Amino acid sequence: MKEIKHYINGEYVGSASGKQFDNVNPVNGQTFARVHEAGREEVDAAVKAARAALNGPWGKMTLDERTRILHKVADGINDRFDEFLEAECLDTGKPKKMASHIDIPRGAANFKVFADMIKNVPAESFEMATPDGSGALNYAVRRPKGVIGVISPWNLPLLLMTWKVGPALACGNTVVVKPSEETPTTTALLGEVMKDAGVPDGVYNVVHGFGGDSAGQFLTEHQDVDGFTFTGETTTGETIMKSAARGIRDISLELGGKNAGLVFADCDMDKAIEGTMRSAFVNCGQVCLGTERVYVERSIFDEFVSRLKAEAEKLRIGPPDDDAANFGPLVSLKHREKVLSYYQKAVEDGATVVTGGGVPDMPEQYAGGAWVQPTIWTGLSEDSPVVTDEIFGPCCHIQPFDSEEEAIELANRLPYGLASAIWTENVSRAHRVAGQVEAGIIWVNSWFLRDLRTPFGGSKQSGIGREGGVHSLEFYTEMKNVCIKL
Ligand code: TXE
Repeated sequence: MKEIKHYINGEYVGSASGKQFDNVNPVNGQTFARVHEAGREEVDAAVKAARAALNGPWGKMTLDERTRILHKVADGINDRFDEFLEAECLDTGKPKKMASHIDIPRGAANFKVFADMIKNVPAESFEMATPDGSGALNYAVRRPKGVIGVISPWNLPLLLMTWKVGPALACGNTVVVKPSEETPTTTALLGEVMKDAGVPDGVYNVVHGFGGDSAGQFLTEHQDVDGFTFTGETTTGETIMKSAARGIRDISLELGGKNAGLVFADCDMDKAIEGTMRSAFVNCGQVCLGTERVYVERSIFDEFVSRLKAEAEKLRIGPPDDDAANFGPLVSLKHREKVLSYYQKAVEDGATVVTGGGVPDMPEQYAGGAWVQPTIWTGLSEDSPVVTDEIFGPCCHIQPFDSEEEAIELANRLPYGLASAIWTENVSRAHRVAGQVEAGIIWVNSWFLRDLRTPFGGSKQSGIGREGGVHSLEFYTEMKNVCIKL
């Protein structure tokens, strides 16, 4: 069986403890690889390698040399596109059609985007008067933050990991990456691409394992890491924040959400249905920006519900290779347990199940997979956990509202504030509501339309910090002011 090893200081290495865990294909529940689990020893070796590379070849490279290498990394991923695609789909079960349009190309692009951006960012300077009349000149310079711990999730494994590693390396940092235990393969494979592209050993390191009492915890507790960037659950974010507090290390956190879609009677119904379909069901609902709470103005409520139901029932469930399928399994049987517990809770709390609510009948060879039906509910109280908790599955609850004020209040009532989608053709309303909804990212008449130069991140309990464009520099660099007395 295939073994997935750590990538430390430019070499693939196993764990000294010999500990390994299964990598399971969510399409059929079968183990297809064994993954080495890092102990403190491997994490320490990875951090030491990252420190040495920072103080050595990587730190000494010119910006031009560094960014040229990062372009080669992007090209290297694209050259091995099919391998990355295969690996990502084995780990996640997602349709190849989707991963070949989103996960892999965007995962590669992250290296080019940030390499190009970093070359074009100006620094500030201020001339000041001094009492002796000779004056002074202040200018700011940016320096790499140091060794960055990257802890990444399983829903868009390559894309979300490179979204962090791309800017980190472009800014001159070195990294130790701990990918999700569910999806280690593309992060491991990237080591080969880094090597071929000429990235010096120790710049990109990967350690595998779980969170608590495993590689994740060991990494965040390691005192020679200068900052942590994390995407995942809010409670995990809290734990990482506590670890990072020791030694005053910086954090960038992209956490959970329970995003609201607000559909006004003056919307273009076709657009609203198409966008809500994607935001609720793409990637089997496992997108942090997805919409799990849909609020629809009462006069169009019935029409909206019946049209969304009709579209959801057209989704084609199937394995990655099925070109006609646009809906794969959840990432794991464990995650399916969580999602199904909410499906059950919805019924207990008195929901009307508009569609779905269970497990689809699958052919024999896929019966052991993590399949669930796309699901829509109405009729729940706003206090039901189904409406307040992030489920992270292919499901949404639809609730009517009667006024703009009520819609805004409903959108803002939870402690999360990641994303929101507003559907209206009234331009004044669009601006008015966008200004009042408490979320880091607002879409009007669209969803998941991403310009990588724009700030990305959540407010309230959905995160700390913004990444994307120049905003990534805030986290991945230290700014230093030099004051010259003239
Ligand atoms: O997340 P975790 P899980 C949400 C979603 C999902 C839930 C649980 O609701 O159902 O989180 O998923 C590492 N120290 N999101 O369990 O635990 C872990 O190994 C250091 C939303 O996968 O947050 C993995 O690499 N690291 C999300 C990463 O953290 C720790 C995407 C994420 O795992 C750790 C994924 C610890 N103590 C899940 N504990 C989004 N916002 O996109 C765990 N990890």
